[in-house]
Amino acid sequence: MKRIEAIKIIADKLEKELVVCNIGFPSRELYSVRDRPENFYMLGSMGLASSIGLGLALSLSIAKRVVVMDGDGSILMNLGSLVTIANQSPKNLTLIIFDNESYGSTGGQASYTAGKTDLVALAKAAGIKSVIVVDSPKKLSEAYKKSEKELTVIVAKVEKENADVPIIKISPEEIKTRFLKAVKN
Ligand SMILES: Cc1ncc(C[n+]2csc(CCOP(=O)(O)OP(=O)(O)O)c2C)c(N)n1
Repeated sequence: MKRIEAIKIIADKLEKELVVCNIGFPSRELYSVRDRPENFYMLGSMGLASSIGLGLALSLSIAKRVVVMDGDGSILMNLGSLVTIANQSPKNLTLIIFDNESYGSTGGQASYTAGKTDLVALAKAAGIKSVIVVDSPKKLSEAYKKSEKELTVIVAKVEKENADVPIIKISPEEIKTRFLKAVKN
């Protein structure tokens, strides 16, 4: 499964959910498949999409669902986030980690999920009960459906390839302003 296919599967299902998307190509791919004010393209802070998503999910309680689209390299950079997510356990949070076993946005250097590190085991060891690994569009759709009921981490195995998509045309300020407006609505 290509990452952009996986992103499209989720994007097609979105209604009012807030999305925090990882830096680099994942954000560009989401922007190109379905731009919406509820998407926060996190353009600078690698590793922090899951932490931003957790904060949002906690502050909004169960009023709105939050979907984080993260990368394996970014989650490996901020493993403490998994521990905090597990212990806070907001029901309205779905964390999807697109695992391409590499730093795809900066040249495809191998990450440690290509080595000895098992993201599913890490998430479970952090205390997250619902951790689902998927490697096909059908399994991703099923996992996403299940994730509506409880805090879930979905590890979606994807190919290394980045899609040929343009850069995001809206400014960081506009991304933030329209997102905050969407949060308040
Ligand atoms: C603190 C920090 N270190 C490094 C970078 C450069 N950088 C931007 S995206 C990226 C790769 C992200 O890899 P991953 O999270 O696995 O996502 P992928 O692009 O593979 O989907 C890197 C190294 C950065 N923006 N910030």
